[in-house]
Amino acid sequence: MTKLAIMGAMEEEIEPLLEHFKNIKITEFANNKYYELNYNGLDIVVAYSKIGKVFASLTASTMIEKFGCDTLLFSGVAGGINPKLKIGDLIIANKLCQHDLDITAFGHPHGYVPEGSVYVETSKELIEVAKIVASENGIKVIEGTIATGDQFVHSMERKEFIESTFKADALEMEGASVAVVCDALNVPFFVLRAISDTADMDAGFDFDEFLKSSAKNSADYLIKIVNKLNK
Ligand code: OS5
Repeated sequence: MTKLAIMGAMEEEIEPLLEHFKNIKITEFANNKYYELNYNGLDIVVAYSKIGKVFASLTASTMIEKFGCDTLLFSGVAGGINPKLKIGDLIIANKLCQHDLDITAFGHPHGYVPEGSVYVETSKELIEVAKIVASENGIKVIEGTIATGDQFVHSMERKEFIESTFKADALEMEGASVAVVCDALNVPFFVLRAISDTADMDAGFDFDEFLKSSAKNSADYLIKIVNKLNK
């Protein structure tokens, strides 16, 4: 790895990461800020994309094509689907899909476009490192499927559709678009999230209550993974 991209969607998701770094150079590009730094000899670019698949794709592409990042790690929060996931718990995606991508009218399955695939897999090597870090530090993390769409999900009906259609364990609004970009550009990546709500009728309240603490859970674990990658 020569340059690492670390992404979140919201400022709250990268704030607890930036606290670990000094001598940060800020570059503005395409209405966004990119934080460039060196951490124990490793070049890193950090950014939050803003919410949703379009901004996330733009940021991931920019980090890879303009800033030259060759590995990408996403850290943030998610709505939980798998009942094993409680607020604050960690999930690392082994694959991601777009739950709102729908050309079923032409006989395709939900989430599929011709010349694409329903699921994009994350880097097995990065997942392995993350699992080693978890076991060394007594951190509980589950590996699973994350579904992405341009919707803040706050109803049982939508949540159950996503659960039954994609067998997803958690949902959010950016991961799968980052996955599509990284896959197309041959950049190894993973998506790590901590649960902020359970995508039900209380999701809006829970999200406001737990965004900060869950974003920190994800960031604290991510920093440990970066330390391991840099050994
Ligand atoms: O980035 C979005 C996806 N994130 C993961 C997530 C999620 N996704 C879908 N459904 C759920 N139930 C989810 N739970 C966690 C989180 C984030 C959700 S959208 C949050 C929007 C919050 C907000 N909007 N306006 N403000 C806050 C105030 C504001 C105003 C001006 C400038 C900045 C903030």
